[in-house]
Amino acid sequence: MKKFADDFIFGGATAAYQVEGATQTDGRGPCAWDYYMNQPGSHFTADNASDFYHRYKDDLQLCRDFGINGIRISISWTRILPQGCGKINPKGIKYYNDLINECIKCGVEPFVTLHHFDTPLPFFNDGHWLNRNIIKHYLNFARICFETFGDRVKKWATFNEPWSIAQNGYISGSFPPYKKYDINSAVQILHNLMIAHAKTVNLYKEMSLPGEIGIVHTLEGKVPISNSSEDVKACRLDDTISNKFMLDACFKGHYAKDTLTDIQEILAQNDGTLRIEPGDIELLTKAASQIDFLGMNYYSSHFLQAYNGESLIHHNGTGEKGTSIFALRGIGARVTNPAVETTDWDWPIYPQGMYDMLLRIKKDYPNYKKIYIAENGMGYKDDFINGKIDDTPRIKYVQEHLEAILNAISAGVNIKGYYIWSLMDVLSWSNGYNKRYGLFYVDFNTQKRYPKKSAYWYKSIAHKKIL
Ligand code: BGP
Repeated sequence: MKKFADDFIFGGATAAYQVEGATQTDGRGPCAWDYYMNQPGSHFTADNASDFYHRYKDDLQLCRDFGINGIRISISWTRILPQGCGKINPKGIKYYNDLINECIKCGVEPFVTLHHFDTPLPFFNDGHWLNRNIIKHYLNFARICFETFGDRVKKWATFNEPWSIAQNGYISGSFPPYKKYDINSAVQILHNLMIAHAKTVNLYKEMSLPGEIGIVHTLEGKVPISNSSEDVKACRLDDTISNKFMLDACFKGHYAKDTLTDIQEILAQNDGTLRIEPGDIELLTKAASQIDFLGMNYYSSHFLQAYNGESLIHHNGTGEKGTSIFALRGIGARVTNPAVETTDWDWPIYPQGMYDMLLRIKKDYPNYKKIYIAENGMGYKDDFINGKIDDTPRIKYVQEHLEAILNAISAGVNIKGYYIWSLMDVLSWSNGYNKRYGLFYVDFNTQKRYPKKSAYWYKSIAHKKIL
């Protein structure tokens, strides 16, 4: 029988903007999302979200009651620095000090992400991550966080999902600034984020603090729908831009030759070039030699077919199954694999992809040191019936992915923890409040929490450490 190690973390994941609410409380400044979510026609806002700002003690008590011994939180940059730079907001510092202290008091170890999509509005307006001027301000924010909370926080992530920032903001048009098919900007942003990440890792190491630092990547498996050389190539190109480019930067410390060849081929089709500045590769190399862990978010894999038509993307943000379209000229099209089940948001449920990705990290990036599964979970339209939520499909999903993790551990991959997305129901960035992921159901009118069937199941797994 396979068993998780006794020190394996069974955690729950959150992100500041998706849970805190209180967007205008205690001097918080605006991030890009505040601007867009408050435009006429926007269907939801984060103004209340899951009210974690006021209810974190209750949520941490739930963690304690349900055997959850780790929590991913992120620090809202504009609570600490309302304009992104300049004057520090003491109330923001106090909030995160209190939150971190409460986590420790409850025996729920905080895993803190510095940037989980919520770029301060002034920097967003000034070019977002395309303008490298933001990097020095981000480093300043990171330094403040390390100096203030670094005595107690032992797990830091520089960024959550650079790929989502780039893809959703510039290719699929589902995140600010809602641009579509701008692959050149997406690639440049990825590189700029890799530089910001590297500088932050190097800074943290210079400060000799008593913890570890890594990055959280969303790693999507890419599987060719046939063995044809065209489909295999589509798969390789999609994998390079969404996975390999960043894994190379973070763990090799440079872009491998074949990675750059693929990226240049993608850019050439869109008349683009990648700007790498003098000194960039040295920074990446230094950070790669110092990074402590990979945070891996895994939800899904894509089945790819070659595609040379016009780019066409439709984001299914409503849960109307079968409405997604994702086809990128010169890269490939995501197609349905009839043998693989999907969620209502058309995400293929494919735990094998998680196993394959974990083994690949071990093989291709042997200096990864350790992996935390920083997010994994299933978006589901939970039915709330007389205070009870039977989310059996979510249990099946998590069970299958935990099995993939155990198998990867048996095959020699060093995986130290699992943070289910999400701890409680939260705001889904581009899908609103009806795409639920939590172990705890949130009634968004009253903010009352209700443990779902999955919460009880997770509790028993976390306790026994056996599936
Ligand atoms: C990841 C993000 C999370 C979360 C999750 C689910 O990409 O890091 O913040 O939102 O995906 O995604 P969604 O809410 O779009 O279903």
